[in-house]
Amino acid sequence: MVDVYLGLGSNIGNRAEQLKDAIERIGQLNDVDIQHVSSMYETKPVGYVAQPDFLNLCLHVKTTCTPEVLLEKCLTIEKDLHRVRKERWGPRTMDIDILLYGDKIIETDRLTIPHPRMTERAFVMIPLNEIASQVVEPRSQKTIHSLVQSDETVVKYEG
Ligand code: PH2
Ligand code: MG
Ligand code: MG
Repeated sequence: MVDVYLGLGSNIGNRAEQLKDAIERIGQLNDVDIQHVSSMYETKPVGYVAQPDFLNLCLHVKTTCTPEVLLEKCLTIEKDLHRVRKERWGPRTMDIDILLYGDKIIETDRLTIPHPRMTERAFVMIPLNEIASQVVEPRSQKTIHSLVQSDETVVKYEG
């Protein structure tokens, strides 16, 4: 079993319900066991800013799936939750990103793990720090705790 961290985000539709639905679907996957779920955070859009605020959270799972198989399963759940891909970084009902896959560094056409921009993104690092503070990010060889920076645009979401 490999320890994997996933980042989930939603900024259209009923964001909280969609996140709960995605967590449930991930939990129902064969070969994937959920270990920890972070709090939800309401976050300002990063990159393309003219879009609604996101809800983001992170998951710790254990899996026997390869990264490619896990990616396929995540993309299927995104589609099942009515994700339509238009512009890169645009609004979405559900985004499921593989952040960390054990301590592996993976560069293929379809996958870059660790997620290439995760350490700069408070909407990833703040929820991730809740469930993975002592985990080492393999490119920098630093703990998540030492990489996280506070950011007032990332606020715990109480529902
Ligand atoms: N995802 C993006 C681009 N920008 N901003 C926030 N706050 N949360 C996201 O999940 C997000 C984003 C591309 O995946
Ligand atoms: Mg993403
Ligand atoms: Mg994605």
